Amino acid sequence: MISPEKHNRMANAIRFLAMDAVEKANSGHPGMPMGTADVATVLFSRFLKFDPKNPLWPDRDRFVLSAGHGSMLLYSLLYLTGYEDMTIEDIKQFRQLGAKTAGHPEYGHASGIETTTGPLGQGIANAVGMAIAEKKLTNEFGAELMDHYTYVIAGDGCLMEGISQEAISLAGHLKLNKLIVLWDDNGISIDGAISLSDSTDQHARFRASGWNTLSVDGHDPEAIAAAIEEARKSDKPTMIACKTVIGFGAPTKAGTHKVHGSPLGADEIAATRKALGWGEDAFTVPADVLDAWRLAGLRSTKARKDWEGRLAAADADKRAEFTRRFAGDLPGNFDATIDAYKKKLAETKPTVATRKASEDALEVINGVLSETLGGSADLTGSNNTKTSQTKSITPTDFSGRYIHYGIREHGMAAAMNGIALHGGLIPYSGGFLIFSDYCRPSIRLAALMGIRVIHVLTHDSIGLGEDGPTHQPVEHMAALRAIPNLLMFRPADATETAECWQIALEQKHRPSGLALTRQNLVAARTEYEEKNLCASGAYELVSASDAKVSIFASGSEVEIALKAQAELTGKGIPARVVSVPCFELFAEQPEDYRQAIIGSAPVKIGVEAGIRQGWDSIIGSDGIFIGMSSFGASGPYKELYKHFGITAEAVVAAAEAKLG
Ligand SMILES: Cc1ncc(C[n+]2csc(CCOP(=O)(O)OP(=O)(O)O)c2C)c(N)n1
Repeated sequence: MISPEKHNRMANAIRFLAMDAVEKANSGHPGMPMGTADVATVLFSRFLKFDPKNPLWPDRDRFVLSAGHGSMLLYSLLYLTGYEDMTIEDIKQFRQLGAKTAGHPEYGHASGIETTTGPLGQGIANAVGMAIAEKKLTNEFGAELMDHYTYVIAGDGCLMEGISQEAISLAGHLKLNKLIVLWDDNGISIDGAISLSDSTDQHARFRASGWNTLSVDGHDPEAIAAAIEEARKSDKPTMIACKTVIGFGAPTKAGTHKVHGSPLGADEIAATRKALGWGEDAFTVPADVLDAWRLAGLRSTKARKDWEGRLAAADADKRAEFTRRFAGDLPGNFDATIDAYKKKLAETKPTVATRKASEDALEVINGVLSETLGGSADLTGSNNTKTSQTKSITPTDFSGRYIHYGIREHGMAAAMNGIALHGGLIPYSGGFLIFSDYCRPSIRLAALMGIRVIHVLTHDSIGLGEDGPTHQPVEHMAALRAIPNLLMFRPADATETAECWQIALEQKHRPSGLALTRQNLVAARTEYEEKNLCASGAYELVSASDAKVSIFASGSEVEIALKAQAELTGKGIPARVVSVPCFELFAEQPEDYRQAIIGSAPVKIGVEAGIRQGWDSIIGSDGIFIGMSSFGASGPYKELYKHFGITAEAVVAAAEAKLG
């Protein structure tokens, strides 16, 4: 039992660490940690199941600070509860270059940072994914190995962002009752009072989305505790509105936007020390308070040991599977399975759309990988992401392996990040490439965090035809290639599709996207090759000695390149074809390989039904690019290719014109 006095001192330790760190850095957000210190103290000292000495314990509760600007709240909690890699020196280095204590919490910088937050709304949506993962793994491995809560502290900003609606309606639908959101209801954002820009009844909104809601005084520890207690018993996800005062304790600035994102200043800090009865120097936590916090950090040691006992006592196969899945390793027979499948493809040489080729590859993959968790944003039949193994998950039955995310691309991509961060599962999803714009912020965060999520992005060009320019990606490959640490694949046939899937699944530390066609493509690869040729990013598909023309193409345009090559050869012009399924992997190859693939033919032509941006790195600024320079149009796809001049004839004509 923590006395009210002890509670206050524990909460004040957070407040002063936040104030002092922001003051020293001369930048940051003190108001939010000061306001939510009581809520966080109750959560971390009485409820959260976690072990700072074993931060990756798979069955720990997940805590997400969705309001990432309040990062000092999290750093203070990690230091106070005894995470070894968060020292007082790290706190003093807040916001300095190279410090773990970055401006916003960054996944991987220190233990206990469960996700990168800062872009408002992402954290709450990640937490939905974590709660999905928990419920799925409980179903699969039993409550003895997986049985934890996911807690979120979210601010007004998180709830105002559109992504939060996608997240909460998905969570409500799936009845994620172990998801508990503590809303920092302080009525303040940067511009001033929330009433300047919003008058939503958040309770009505959450309830309409299938949530349980509660209200508490966010500075009353017993009320907070009672609400969390109640939330944990709910059969729905719960939002607890915690009425708080931003910058609690600061005599002149509390309750105003002035304390949101600027240092308080020496005078106000001194006055706050007086007001809260805190006599310590900056960055000094009194021994009794630190002891109380360290004890809070030890609370779950027994639970963790009991859990380890249950894992050790589990059936050997189950234990091995659980351990492998949380290590993120693929099963030993994975490569051999892909290899056998590639042999089959070399025999059958199917003419098939790559979205269908992806489905066929997934049928093989999902047969050997129990950890894949598929889904689509309501385009299952178009994305071809559902296979015979992936029964649909329903609110009452999580034995399936497929999530109907609904028309919620952004919520889906953010939930996938949460699923990947949770561990034990590899999420892949489906959507149209054009709507990668709708989930780009979450894809970017996956890349920044370095996590394995895989986006199946179909209908990847004007090749989708009649749906027209609103649905035809033009700049999307270039835009996605611009995101660092994201692998974008555009395979040319069934074999390349299988290879790209293999590479994507092997990436433990980066996300991937597969841009796939709606239209059928003939097989570009007709011979079996043991080596994964796509792994080099670009490789020679057809060689020619003394080539005068090199044609580089990706995806559906490889077929055009092959036709053009044959025509050029027929005219006595030696030409070669390079397939370019992945720019990023090609850029990573040794310089001699890159030079050999780019070659020395006097004419270099790039063919892709998208914009030129990025292609100059392969064809040079004097290269010829045959692709799109405008939006597309509605019509049958073969006519569109002619209309926009993306044809073998155009390639041949351009080569001849350049050769003179
Ligand atoms: C997507 C996004 N848009 C804008 C911002 C910039 N921003 C950071 S905090 C903030 C205000 C948030 O208000 P609230 O959630 O009420 O936080 P509090 O003022 O209570 O700390 C804004 C607009 C952001 N971080 N993310």
